[in-house]
Amino acid sequence: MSLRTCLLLLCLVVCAATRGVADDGYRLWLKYDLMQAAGQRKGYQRNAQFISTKGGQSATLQAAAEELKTGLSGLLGQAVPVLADAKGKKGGIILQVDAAAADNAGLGEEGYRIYADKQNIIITGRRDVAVLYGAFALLRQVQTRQPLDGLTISSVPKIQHRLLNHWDNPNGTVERGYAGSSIWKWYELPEVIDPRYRDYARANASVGINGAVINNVNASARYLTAEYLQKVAALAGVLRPYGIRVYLSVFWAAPKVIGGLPTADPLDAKVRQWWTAKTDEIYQTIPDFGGFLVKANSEGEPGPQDYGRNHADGANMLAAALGRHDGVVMWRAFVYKADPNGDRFKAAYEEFQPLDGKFQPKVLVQVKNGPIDFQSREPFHPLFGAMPRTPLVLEVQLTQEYLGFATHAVYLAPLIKECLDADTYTQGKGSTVARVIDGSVDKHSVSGIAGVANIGSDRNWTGHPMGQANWYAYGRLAWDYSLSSKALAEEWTRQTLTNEPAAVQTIAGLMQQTRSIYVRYTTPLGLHHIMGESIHYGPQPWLERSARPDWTSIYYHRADSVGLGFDRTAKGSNALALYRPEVQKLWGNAQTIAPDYLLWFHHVPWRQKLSTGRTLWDELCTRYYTGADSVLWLQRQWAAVQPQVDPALHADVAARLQTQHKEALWWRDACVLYFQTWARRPIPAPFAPPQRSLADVKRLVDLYQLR
Ligand code: BDP
Repeated sequence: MSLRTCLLLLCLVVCAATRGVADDGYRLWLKYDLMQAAGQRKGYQRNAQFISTKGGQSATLQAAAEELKTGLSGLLGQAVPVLADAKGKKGGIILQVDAAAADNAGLGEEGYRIYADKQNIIITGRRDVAVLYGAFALLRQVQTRQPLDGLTISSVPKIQHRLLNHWDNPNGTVERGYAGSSIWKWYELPEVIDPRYRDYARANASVGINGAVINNVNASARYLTAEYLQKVAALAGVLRPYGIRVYLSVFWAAPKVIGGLPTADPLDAKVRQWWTAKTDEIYQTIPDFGGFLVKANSEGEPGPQDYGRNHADGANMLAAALGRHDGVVMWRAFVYKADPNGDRFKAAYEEFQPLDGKFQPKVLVQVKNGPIDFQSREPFHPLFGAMPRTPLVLEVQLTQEYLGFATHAVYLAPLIKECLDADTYTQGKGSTVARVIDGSVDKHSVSGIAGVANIGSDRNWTGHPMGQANWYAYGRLAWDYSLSSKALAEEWTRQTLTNEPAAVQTIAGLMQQTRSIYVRYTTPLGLHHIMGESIHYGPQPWLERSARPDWTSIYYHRADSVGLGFDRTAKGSNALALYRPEVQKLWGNAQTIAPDYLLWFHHVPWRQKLSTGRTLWDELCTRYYTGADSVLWLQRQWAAVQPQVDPALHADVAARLQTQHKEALWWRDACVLYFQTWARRPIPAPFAPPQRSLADVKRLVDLYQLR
């Protein structure tokens, strides 16, 4: 062996040893790898000599101490013992439940304060779970290399119920899941407890998520059987120390299916009794059960309307069953009846808005961010701001059903923020969606937000490694929606990928662009719902027949020889009238509306000049082409950070970016070629027409619809 080869081999061995085994992504953002710079480590070591708890020894406080111990010893390369008594000791971290101090500081139930006194760092809160959140916040400081000296942080969550909604089924499949199977192993529970449940709880607690609806909204009645409640209780037992309550989606017809009753009419006395007894049974099994999530009379699910009752009758019946128990009903507003002459945009509003004021206090109505269905960009749902007497939960989708599954990198914080920051004007300027759902606009004391989970049994939890950032950012925004998406991208990157400043900037910078890039090569200018039928994968703008008209693409894009887009002004469906006048003004005029929303509200002639200076057709093509090209930019940015990122993780993302580019070209070619059949205009310079024909792309994409 030559000297060169020897040196090369030695170098490889040393690299592997310092890096450890390839990073499979399992540890998410809780990596706790050794801080490489010894000098930097020293600064932290002084403040992390020991951990001690004051004010009780609950499982939650123990979890907090344990996490700090694991985290700090890993990061700092020193033993950090947990001491029973730290009297007179200096240079440690004290976990302290202190209700009086928390009340004085206005921390509420879950808020925490971290501060340095002369000797130690104190993490305090009213309840042990608040201290746990503080412990994770301290670890975040270290993981993102923020100083501990002179530290003072106070943080209080803005929203009370911060939930994940799992669309997981009893057989282990996940509806719209792209990261493997369900993480819940129903056939093994309650006897076998997968260690993964605890890691799931840790990850959630680290970002402040405090509830999990563990089963699909298209629910199975099975979860309400005595046998399954034992399984759910076992899960709840693992999640409890981490401040996470368990909730169930319920199948409306359960009293018939498992209760043996002839009806599920919410006004029927026996049905009411059944739900009351079932709810009591649940609370006996799971004393801190969070409540119910209901999808009723939606997409074929049963509901109170089957008996001539309305959503309020159904929701109020469940609220009555909850009675004195500390739980809530989250009733979903995702409803749209098949109506060939209607506009699906208006359906939920028309059914729910008249019910405002009719719901019992324990009921919250859960509304998707937009009026159609988790598209890559939607105007905010018109129900926000239109139901002042009902607390509304905002539902966003983290699993990328309409955003490229687990092959497209799409960082969702900008999308979520766009909705949260949108102004409903319901109580004048500043009545943002965020302030509607946190209860401050309409003075509600209960509030909630839900993210449809993107989590599965894949070793890295989310399929696409970058999907982890969506789980992370969602939790952080649920806690504090004023955080910026850029800051969250940086935080996540530092904890998950690298702390090298230039690389952090590059990665956070590319993440920030991903969502708008995705919009450009799939549904620019406000196009929506033109994806593949039923599996929602790839483009199918030509889809003109389906089981329902509002499951086709032509229903939404309305392309014809004149132009493109859905006229929702007074000349069209008039869905715009569901918004306050200020919003109507913003979107009502095709000349002045932001181009990003144009085709949501206007049918625009192909040759019409837009505010961008191009005609509609030219602008459309420009966005499709530059959007698809931008994936190459993403690839270059990602390649540039290769030396700073774990090789396995880097290679995984790089490979997915290749798939993303291939599919971006499908979208581009499918859409420009299809819309060209209506526009009858050439692809504008400098872009070259696609090399394949419309028939070619159709064949390719339609293949995916085959069983
Ligand atoms: C749609 C999904 C469907 C869900 C539904 C819902 O395609 O699988 O069941 O939303 O939210 O987007 O209920």
